[in-house]
Amino acid sequence: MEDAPLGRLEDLPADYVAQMRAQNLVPLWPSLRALLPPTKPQPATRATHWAYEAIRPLLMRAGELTPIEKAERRVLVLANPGFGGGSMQASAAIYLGMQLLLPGEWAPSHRHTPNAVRMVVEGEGAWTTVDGEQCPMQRGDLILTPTGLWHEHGHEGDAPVIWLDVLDLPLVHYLEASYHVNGARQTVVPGRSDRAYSRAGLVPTPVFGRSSRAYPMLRYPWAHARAALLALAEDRPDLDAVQLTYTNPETGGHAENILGFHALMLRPGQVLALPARSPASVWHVIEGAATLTVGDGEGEGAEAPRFALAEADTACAPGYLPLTLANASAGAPAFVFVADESPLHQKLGLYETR
Ligand code: GTQ
Repeated sequence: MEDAPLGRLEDLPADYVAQMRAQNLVPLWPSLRALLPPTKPQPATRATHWAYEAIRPLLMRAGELTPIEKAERRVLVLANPGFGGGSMQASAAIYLGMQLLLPGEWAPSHRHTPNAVRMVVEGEGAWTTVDGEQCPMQRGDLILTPTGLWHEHGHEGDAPVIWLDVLDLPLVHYLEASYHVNGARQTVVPGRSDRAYSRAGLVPTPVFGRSSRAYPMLRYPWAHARAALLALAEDRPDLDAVQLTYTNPETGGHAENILGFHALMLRPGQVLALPARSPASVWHVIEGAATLTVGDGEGEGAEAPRFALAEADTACAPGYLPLTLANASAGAPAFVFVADESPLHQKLGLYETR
């Protein structure tokens, strides 16, 4: 059934509107359709593509213009134009930033309420110390800095290191729960979680001593994820999507509470049609190249946006639209890192597939 037109604010006497305002009251009906749009949301999130080729020189220039002491975190934020120029978000819940650390630099220790992950894009020799664990940063590695854990970045290599930060900052900020605390340089504790949890299905079970941490695994090496994707693709030719989810190895749940992280392999020449799902998503090419089509062009009155994603490019898509991801190569696989709002939607009971 079609929605009947509702009364507008302009239909009301000006003195009545003024009296309501004075009492901190607002009529619902002029805004009802905007708050509860018919059949699907009207997201501010716009399908957007950020080419690494365009980001990199601007980030390197930030390295010349702004010393790390003046920046603490030298980051260019991937700002979705749908939220207005200068926005600090890629979607309702996702923040993306491209961070540069130059040789010898140190981004000092702090902790904050938003959860973060780093996806390493370029360079060797940097590390992130999280909760005392020094995690080496190599291309394609996923490193978690979950809520409340101390983290700092250092760099002992001889060329720039760049990584993609993914945070749930827009949501935590909206909840008025975002804050940080600065700390002293951490004492590095021996031991590495990517070694303790080096094989799926095997978790450490100490009889004495410390029980596991809330976030037991902090570094997910790309070498492991890549090998697992290749093995899965080979063993399961029937699988439509060759995809892994980064999980907490102790609980089997998502690695973090709010955003979800996945590694996806497109077989040579594969065209993967994904259903419309409620969460917004981010697509970052680790290796190879792919085309991302957002929506099917139906109902929007315009062509569906289509992005040619080169290696290290990043794109975001709003929820509730079908997506098509196509490997640009017929001869080699493509590997894509995916971040989405699915844990959040699942926990809130909002998750849908159409
Ligand atoms: O590296 O700790 O992109 O605190 C934004 C906020 C990175 C970080 C960001 C942060 C960091």
